Amino acid sequence: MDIKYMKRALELAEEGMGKTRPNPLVGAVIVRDDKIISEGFHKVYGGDHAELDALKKINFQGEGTTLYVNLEPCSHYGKTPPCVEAIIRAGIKTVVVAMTDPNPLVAGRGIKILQDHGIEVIHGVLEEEARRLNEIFIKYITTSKPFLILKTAMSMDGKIATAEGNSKWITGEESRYYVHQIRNRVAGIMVGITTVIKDNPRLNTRLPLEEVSHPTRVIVDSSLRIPLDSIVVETASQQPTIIATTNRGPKEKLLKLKDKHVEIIILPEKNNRVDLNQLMIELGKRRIDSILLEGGGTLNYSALEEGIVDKMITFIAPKILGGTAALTPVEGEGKINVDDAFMLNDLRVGYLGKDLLIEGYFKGD
Ligand code: AOF
Ligand code: ZN
Repeated sequence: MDIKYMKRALELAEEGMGKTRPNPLVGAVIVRDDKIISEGFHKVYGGDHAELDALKKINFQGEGTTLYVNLEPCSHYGKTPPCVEAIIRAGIKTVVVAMTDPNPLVAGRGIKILQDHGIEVIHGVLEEEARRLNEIFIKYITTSKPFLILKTAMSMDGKIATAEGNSKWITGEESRYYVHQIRNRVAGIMVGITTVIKDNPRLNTRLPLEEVSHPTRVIVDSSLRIPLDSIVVETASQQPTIIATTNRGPKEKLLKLKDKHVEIIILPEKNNRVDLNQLMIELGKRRIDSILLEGGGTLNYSALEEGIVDKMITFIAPKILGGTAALTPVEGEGKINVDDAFMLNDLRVGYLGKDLLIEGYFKGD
């Protein structure tokens, strides 16, 4: 029973995907005599919390009911008063939560207050699913740095393009659609300057929906080599665009880019490159809670080496390209010993059309 209603709460929570940033995805279900009498979810950043959304619909008449919510109810005064107060006032008898709130302002206090008021709290139902759903929130609220997803797409023999540099298209339509769904949900999309010079990408979200969200573009370009006529620069007034550079870049070019509405972040150098950890701190300050990293290989390796990658998504197309000079998803200096490899955990495997999709997690920093 608990699992069934928590599943529903998680389903509701998902409806807020991409709109609650950097706040969590939360769904709530109120049950009386094994029947759902109200449902709610967190719809938009700064709006009613899920619990309140559900309680309002029954005029806070929750005598003897059970509330299912995928995140511990909050105990702090933020944009809204604490949800625990509303729950107590409504007379709810039992609260079932999937996970405690990692927000240091709450972190168990919500559950404690409910228990102190004689409310039974059941904790840990579908916790793994709940943690996965709010993986971005968990990282950002505890570190103030974005959750970084490294995405790669390659042929069965591990190439991201032919030796001539052609890459359209290695993976199928379904895989590419999936990537745009991710772009629609994350706050930022990051690439290295070589990718901009080679592919002149748009780095926007292309989905057949009425409303899409375009992530903030982040281009790592330590010596400001970006062409002023590249698509990302030309469209910077329509989609936020950040160039992460060092003070090696020519001043006049910097001013020209600013004129074109590009934001420039000047960062310290690390091994002759932009210090990626500092970049994550700066992006976190700008409320960027999540980033899709789409390479290329040099930046991917640096990101792994710096320990800023949280999750990796790899598409493998059932095609063989060959070619000694054909590039692979991760280049850079590479490891000397196999024992030093970056290790993925919690692997999940699936299909998208004819492509294989593998997802896994790094332990992080
Ligand atoms: C949400 N939605 O449904 C729940 C949240 O910025 P505030 O004042 O809205 O508070 C945000 C915090 O409230 C958030 O970090 C989390 O700890 C807690 N619960 N937040 O945005 C919700 N239940
Ligand atoms: Zn709340």
